[in-house]
Amino acid sequence: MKILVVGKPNVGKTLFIIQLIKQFNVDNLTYTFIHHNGHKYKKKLSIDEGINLLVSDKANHTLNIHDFTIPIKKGKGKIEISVMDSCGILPIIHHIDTIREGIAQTLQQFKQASAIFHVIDSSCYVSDSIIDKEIYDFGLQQNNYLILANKIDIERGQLTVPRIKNDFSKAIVLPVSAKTGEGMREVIKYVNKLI
Ligand SMILES: Nc1nc2c(ncn2[C@@H]2O[C@H](COP(=O)(O)OP(=O)(O)OP(=O)(O)O)[C@@H](O)[C@H]2O)c(=O)[nH]1
Ligand SMILES: [Mg+2]
Repeated sequence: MKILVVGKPNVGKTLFIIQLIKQFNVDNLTYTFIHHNGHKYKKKLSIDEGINLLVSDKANHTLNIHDFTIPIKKGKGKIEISVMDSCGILPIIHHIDTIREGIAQTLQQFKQASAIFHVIDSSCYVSDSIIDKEIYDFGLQQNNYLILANKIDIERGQLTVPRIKNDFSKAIVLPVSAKTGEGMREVIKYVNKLI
């Protein structure tokens, strides 16, 4: 199972993945860093190190695919799922090479993923977001497309959830907070149904 986590920059993709890993009671982050040129290397961090290094309030902090492995209990055994963090997508040809390459790398992953988790920042959501509409149109044609309306711990985040549900009415929309963990139980249920 390969879940690709996508969305615009700074919506909370990375913190969402770390929160998901925490919810599965895994206390460290194991991931493969995949460079645009194909080079790969493995990394292991504690949850706190991951939050310090990988999450930022500056947009386009994640520039490469980070392929996280989550061991999940299933019956008497354990299975591993892959959750891929990705570079935030912008509707422009960016002047910075690493951002352009990062976006291209994200787009290449779309077809290979067995599930697409689309993160939207509900605290600053506006209805005419081109990129969100593009991801939605593509996602609906794929299996297992889910929208996460993130940052519902912020008041405005709560308020826009009905609008997000209305604008993306053909998709499943789960309101969550990657910061507090609110709403994550529903995400865990969704993931457990996938495996
Ligand atoms: N209040 C609040 N802040 C959040 C939440 N999720 C993420 N953030 C904050 O939003 C900012 C961006 O989070 P990231 O996880 O780095 O976002 P991203 O989508 O991975 O960003 P890029 O890698 O730059 O595309 C950070 O300052 C986070 O602490 C949330 O649920 N609530
Ligand atoms: Mg990120």
